[in-house]
Amino acid sequence: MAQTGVGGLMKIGPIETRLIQGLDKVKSLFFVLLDPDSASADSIVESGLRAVKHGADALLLGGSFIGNPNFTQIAASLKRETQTPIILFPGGCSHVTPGPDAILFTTLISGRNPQYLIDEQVKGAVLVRSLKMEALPTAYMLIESGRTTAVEYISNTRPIPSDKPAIAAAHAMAAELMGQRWVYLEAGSGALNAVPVPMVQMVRASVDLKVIVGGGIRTPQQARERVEAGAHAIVVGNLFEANRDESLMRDFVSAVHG
Ligand code: 1GP
Repeated sequence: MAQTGVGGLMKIGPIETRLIQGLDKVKSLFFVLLDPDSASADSIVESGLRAVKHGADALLLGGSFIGNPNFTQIAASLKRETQTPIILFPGGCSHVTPGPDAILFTTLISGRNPQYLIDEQVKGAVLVRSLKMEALPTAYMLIESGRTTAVEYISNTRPIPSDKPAIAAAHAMAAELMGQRWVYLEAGSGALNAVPVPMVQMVRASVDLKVIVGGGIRTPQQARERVEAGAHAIVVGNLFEANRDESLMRDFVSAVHG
């Protein structure tokens, strides 16, 4: 049995502890998402190491499909080269692979599709345990962002309307009551519009979960506004696939770390 703590409850593992303790030193954490399908394995590893060099607090590894046969190798290379946490961010149970330090063990609570609420999780749980991979229990909420995103289409779920922060907050409350520790407000990769600031504020004010915000964040200013609204972590992916400008990466890190 992995990760058992006081009273037999699932304890907070070393990666989650490190992230939470990191919040004593910086205003918010900066996570860079690496999509294994976005480029060659070497180039993805290089992007990850560049992010680490400029101060990323964790690298998320995942995507909707994962058609890259070198996926496991990417995770292993990153792990060899850096002490920064590599966290698997899977699109489904078939993406669970050895190598990453931890997994965002998500449930798509904004949707009503049992496959992503519980089915993928049941199918992936045994492997996560066998690999002794640390799990961060994460309520994943898809927020409407201006056009259909890959996650909306693939998951066959409806996002939460972006102008209804109270609905997002109610979902976060339910997640907290069900024992989740993190909530991920997701506009979708490459979203037209990022998660609205008032929604981040309301979710943060409604629960004690750690709040991750990602999708469609393209400027340090947008990141900063969401940090000020209470986000504990900001995720950026797409932007750094297209733009390798190191000063932009540095500006994001300072905007998020505060
Ligand atoms: C997607 O939230 C992440 O799951 C990051 O989104 O690629 O749009 O930065 P972007």
